[in-house]
Amino acid sequence: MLTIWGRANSINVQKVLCCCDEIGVAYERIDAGMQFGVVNTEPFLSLNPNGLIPTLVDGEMVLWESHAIMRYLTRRYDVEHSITPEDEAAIAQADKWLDWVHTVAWPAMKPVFWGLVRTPQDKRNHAEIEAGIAACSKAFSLVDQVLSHQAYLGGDHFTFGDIPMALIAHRWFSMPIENRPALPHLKHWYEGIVVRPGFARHGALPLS
Ligand SMILES: N[C@@H](CCC(=O)N[C@@H](CS)C(=O)NCC(=O)O)C(=O)O
Repeated sequence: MLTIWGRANSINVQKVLCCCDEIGVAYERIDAGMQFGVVNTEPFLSLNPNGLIPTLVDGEMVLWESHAIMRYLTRRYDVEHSITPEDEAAIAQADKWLDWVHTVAWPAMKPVFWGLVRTPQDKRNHAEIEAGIAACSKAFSLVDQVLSHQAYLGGDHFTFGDIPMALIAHRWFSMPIENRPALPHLKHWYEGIVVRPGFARHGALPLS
């Protein structure tokens, strides 16, 4: 049985949990991070010297970085190719979205999410939030354009490459944002993913 360290409201933990559910891998999850602490204790730091979640323990193997964990889980456990294409080129098309989320989509979303969800109203940096909304609008328009001519980010089928962006889309559509661009293809894609059992269980939670 795998052990996944990390609180359930962390987007990076949710990526891993959704991945496990889609593949059908059994795991236990242990709360860590924010109000649960743990991440700065010596035993945890010996697993992950960054003091961050998620951290995966699979027997003798310890792994951190959410996308590295997703790649490991799909390679090692998705023997039925539930969310991992069989063809290397198709895997690469799905995989590129993980890098794009880390380098483009999440940097745009982070100040908006932290500003509107995790910061008290009187302490919000409105300029930073507005800049984040503008960056999200630009980045998500690209996704909308891609989804105007294919059903999923990697192509015709749902893959692991859809999970991180769908978790960001959940934040985007759940927050009270005015003047958002119409992104009909993104919305349609998100509505198809939010009802998947794994995503409904781990990803479609109230924001906190
Ligand atoms: N690049 C890392 C980022 C990990 C990260 O920043 N995790 C956050 C939660 S999403 C964390 O551990 N924050 C400290 C805490 O929760 O106490 C990954 O993708 O796993």
